[in-house]
Amino acid sequence: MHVAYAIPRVALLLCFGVLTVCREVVFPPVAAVGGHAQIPQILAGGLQDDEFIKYAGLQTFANLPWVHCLSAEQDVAPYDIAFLGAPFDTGTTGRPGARFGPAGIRQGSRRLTPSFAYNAYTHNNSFKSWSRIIDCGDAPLTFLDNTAALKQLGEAHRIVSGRTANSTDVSSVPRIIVLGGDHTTTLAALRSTVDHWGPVSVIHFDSHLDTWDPKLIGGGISHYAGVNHGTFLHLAHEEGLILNSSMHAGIRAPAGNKKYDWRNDRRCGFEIVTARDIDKVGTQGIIDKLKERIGDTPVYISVDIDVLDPAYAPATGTAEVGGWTTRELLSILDGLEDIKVVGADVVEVAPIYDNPGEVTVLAAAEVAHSLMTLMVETPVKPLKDMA
Ligand SMILES: [Mn+2]
Repeated sequence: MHVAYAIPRVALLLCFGVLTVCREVVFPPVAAVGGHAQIPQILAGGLQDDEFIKYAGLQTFANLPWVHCLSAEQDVAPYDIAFLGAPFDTGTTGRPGARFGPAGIRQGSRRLTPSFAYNAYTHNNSFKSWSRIIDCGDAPLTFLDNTAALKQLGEAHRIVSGRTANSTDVSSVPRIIVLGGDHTTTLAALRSTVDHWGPVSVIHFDSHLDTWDPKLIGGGISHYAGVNHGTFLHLAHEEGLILNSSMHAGIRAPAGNKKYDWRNDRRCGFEIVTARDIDKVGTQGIIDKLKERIGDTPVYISVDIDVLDPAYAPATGTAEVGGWTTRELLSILDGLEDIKVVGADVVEVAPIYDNPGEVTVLAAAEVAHSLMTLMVETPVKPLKDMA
């Protein structure tokens, strides 16, 4: 039974005082109930995978289809690129709240929908290319024990990346974009990423170094406390997860001492592009520096939303003024086309501190969209496909 057919319609045919043929105005305005093109499909009995309606239904990233990637079943609908939420914020040293980041970023992505996503600059639609892109929902993470939560996230990441991809001629392994979560979550993601791709260069967009020696942040309290959102890159280096061709971008926060932190940072495999470097070399100069540094290595891009100035991203745990604009960050990210992105994340989004205009979650969603586009533009084969 199609309810819409039962609704009485009144066509207003009176224009300019005379009865004539003009645009029919229908009451009630049934077209507004479900968008535009989707009405015929609904009346015909249902929507296809890529005909999701905006502002309706349970919110996935960019209104993508949801797949139960963490199902105990062997067979789930295959995919090539997956969004995975990591609701975790007990590794933060600043304002908590990033456990609500995945939901916030999805909220910020409501305006995106695969059928209406042709890029204004390239005229490409990265949702409509070779890859099947889906949202896995969130990894279930305990909020009572950091170590256990990171193990849970690592295991979820392994399950999601362990499924056979949809386009196996391109890559047998799907790639993941994590929606964080505080920055500690990147450590769990890196541990899983190296299983398929080997050690990676990290392009780390952040106002902070995040390579702090656990001895100086938290480790003096307990080994457990030394694993946090300021030390995870130090730990990733110690664990051999990252290459010595890694790079920070957007750095401006202070260190705890004159020399040690900076030397330690280099020892962890990083060089630095500061926030103010953009004033000298522009976005293209930043892109060139990043590409030169990473060369041909597999790359994990981690975007701490605090790389943006708090004017553009107030909703984060450890905001630092003097950062990049959203447009600058997006120009840099989109300029990294043709690098081999094997994993990525957007982290440190704490929606409770956002403003009514939702500037932070809007920015974070578009950052995630850009990361997804980089993955679509440059397919990368995992180690096992090259063996
Ligand atoms: Mn960070």
